[in-house]
Amino acid sequence: IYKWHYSGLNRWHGAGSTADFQKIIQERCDTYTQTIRPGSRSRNCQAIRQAFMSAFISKDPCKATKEDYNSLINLAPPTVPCGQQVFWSKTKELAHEYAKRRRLMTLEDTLLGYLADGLRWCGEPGSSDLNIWSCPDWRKDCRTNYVSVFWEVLSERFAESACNTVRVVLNGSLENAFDSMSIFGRVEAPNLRPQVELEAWLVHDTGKPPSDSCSGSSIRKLKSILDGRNVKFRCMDNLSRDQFLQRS
Ligand code: N1C
Repeated sequence: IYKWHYSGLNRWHGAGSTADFQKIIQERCDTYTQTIRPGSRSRNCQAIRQAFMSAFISKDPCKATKEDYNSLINLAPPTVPCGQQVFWSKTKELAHEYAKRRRLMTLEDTLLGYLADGLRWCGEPGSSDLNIWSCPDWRKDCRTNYVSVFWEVLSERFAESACNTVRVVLNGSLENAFDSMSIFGRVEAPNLRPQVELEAWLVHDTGKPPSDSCSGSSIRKLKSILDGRNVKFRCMDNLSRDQFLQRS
């Protein structure tokens, strides 16, 4: 029992790979390229699925590197037209609703973000299958797991490609609307290019008072990261969800 538990497919503390991962990737890719963005450069979904699988299949699930995803990202870089980007942290659903209404784009509106959204995946050395029983948990097993590294490298490329004015939707109902350990805080904000302008929107739950504001310490921290990179910053606070969606 001991040996099976610690060396077997069940040894990680996170949930296993999403069932039918390959099939979902292929179907989402077909939908995206044919229906959601038919105008976009035609892309080979079979090649994209294969590059995704090769990135992690048969590998140690705790030894993911950014380079593992190079071929995949080169097939479909997460770039969007100038001035259309929306970043978010702890406001996923709201940011997507906002982007949809304004015809702006989150990372999940790019092909690779769309393919991977909500999925889990990991492999196992010596096996050509996904591990459907367990995958490494970020805290309990390792940070360098394939899902975390995927979002980090994709988010980094997404942020690097930003130009003109971009926006971030932050959760004003948290004590620290800006979390320097989040992907937005660790990866996206520090990779914006000089001369980009970031507009932060602090949005709180309708019917409750906000818990953080543009003058709070977490936003001052964000401002200092951006100042160091010559990124311009504007901040809007005290907006309820409804006000934000209607008037922003
Ligand atoms: O850590 P976060 O948010 O600050 O990351 C959000 C930030 C966004 O601006 C996106 O561009 O980073 C990008 N991003 C995703 O698009 C994404 N989709 C799904 C980052 N993470 C993403 N996920 C998963 O949600 C991923 O597993 C990651 O760890 C969480 C992010 O949650 P968060 O703390 O709300």
